[in-house]
Amino acid sequence: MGKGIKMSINYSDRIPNNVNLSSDRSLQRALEHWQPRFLDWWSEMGPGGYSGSDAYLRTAVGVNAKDWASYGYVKMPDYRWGIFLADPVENRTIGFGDNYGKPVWQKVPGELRTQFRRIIVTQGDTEPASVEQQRLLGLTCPSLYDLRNLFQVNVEEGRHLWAMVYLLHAYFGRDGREEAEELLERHSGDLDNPRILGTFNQPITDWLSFFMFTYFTDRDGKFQLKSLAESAFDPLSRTCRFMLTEEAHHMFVGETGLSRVIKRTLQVMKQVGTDDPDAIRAEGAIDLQTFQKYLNFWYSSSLDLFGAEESSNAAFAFANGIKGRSDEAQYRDHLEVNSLLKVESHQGIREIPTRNAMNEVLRASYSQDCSIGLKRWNRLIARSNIDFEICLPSTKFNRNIGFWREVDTDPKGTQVSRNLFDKKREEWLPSESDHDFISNLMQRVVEPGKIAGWLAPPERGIDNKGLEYEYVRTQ
Ligand code: BYC
Ligand code: FE
Ligand code: FE
Repeated sequence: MGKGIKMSINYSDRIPNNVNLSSDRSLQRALEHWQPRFLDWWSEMGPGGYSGSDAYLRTAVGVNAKDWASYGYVKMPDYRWGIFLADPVENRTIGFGDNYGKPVWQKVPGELRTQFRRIIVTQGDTEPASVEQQRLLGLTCPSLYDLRNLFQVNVEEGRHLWAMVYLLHAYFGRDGREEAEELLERHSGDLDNPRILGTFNQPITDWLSFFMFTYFTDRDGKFQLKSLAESAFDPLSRTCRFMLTEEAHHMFVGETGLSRVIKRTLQVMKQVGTDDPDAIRAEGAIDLQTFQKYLNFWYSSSLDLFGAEESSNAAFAFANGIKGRSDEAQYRDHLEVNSLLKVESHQGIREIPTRNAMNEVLRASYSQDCSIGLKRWNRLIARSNIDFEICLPSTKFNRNIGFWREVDTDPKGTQVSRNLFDKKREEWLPSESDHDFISNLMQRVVEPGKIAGWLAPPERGIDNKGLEYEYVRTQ
């Protein structure tokens, strides 16, 4: 990284920002026009049931890793959503593709407008989608600590929407303003006007799904943001770099949430002295088989978010400096002009130009990152002398995008007939009765220090506060 130029955040403006917004009156006016629409959307589609409650949330006060967070009570509708870009890197050059080594761009080249806009809109669309998906979770929170974490994730996803809307308004003129409106008009699961990507139209109505989503789907966010942070369009890169600092907490919520579920299950298994799922369920804990099925669902759905293994969109984006690979610097060849990559397809191994296989390259990095948490969970299980291993299913399993949508496989990736898949579906993916069981477990716990019976307490609180702390003042 080059030497940074420090950009301080201005909180006296109506829209907090570190982009010197007040120097561009028409941009400021346009965003101030969008702001009340965002707030209307938040009150209609955002977290339900707690708009008058004080939540102990962190707000960005700077954009550097060590000093950016300030904690305090805030009512969510009063949260200071703003526009924060990471500090610019001086003399930054393009790190991949046909323009490798040239200076990065402060504006969008005219001939790439459509593709940049499409990718920014797609990224932006996921952020409010996730808030909509999680809208009712607060009503069944397992503790105030968890409720506070949910709200932290929600307000930050709201801010991520602001990040993309800023780019649309500042760099895409009238088209960008129209897209910004539409980001508030599509809704998760809406039959007529759904969100763009599949996973973001799936309901998240229970906390097991929420933890799976923040573990697996927010991690797609991590990898997409990392590859956009490589972009030659510098404002996009800077905005994604700051978003990544927020993303880390979302995945922490997922990983620790799932660890706590497993911990509790192991306690109960020891207590009842059997691994019979019904006996574990009878004690109000989640059997590992059900955990595995939820994992199979959210992992396979999130794999689809990387797009097709072979994609001319991806090749175009790489060639033109729009979207690189995560941690592009770790690769030896940043051009990949004539290189080929072997990719497994339903018709055997195919050699694909690397540029066209970029979605698969990113998916492979993602997949590896996903496995880290599983190692930790499996250590917990092994230490309890339980004979069970949580596995990531094969990347071929239950796919709806790319080569593998054509075939049915079991979770190990062995091809099976549609008939067998349908027969086994309830062993491999959550069934209606699994959903019913999990839904019934979800009971609201809002007494400070208390925690629902289906998960262990967290190891520590937030911001050095204890577990008894009143993280949300419900009334
Ligand atoms: N569902 O050429 P292909 C996050 C479409 S998560 C439905 O392979 P490409 C977050 C595709 O749009 C990160 N449709 O596509 C997490 C294309 O349609 P058109 C989100 C899909 O462009 C949690 C067609 O299929 N960010 O931030 O190479 C909480 C052909 O596909 C899906 C981004 O995604 C799907 N799963 O790759 C909150 C980054 N997959 O154009 C937030 C921006 C593909 O033919 N987006 N299609 O009509 C991109 O980079 C790319 O658009 C994609 C797709 C990687 C998503
Ligand atoms: Fe996000
Ligand atoms: Fe996130």
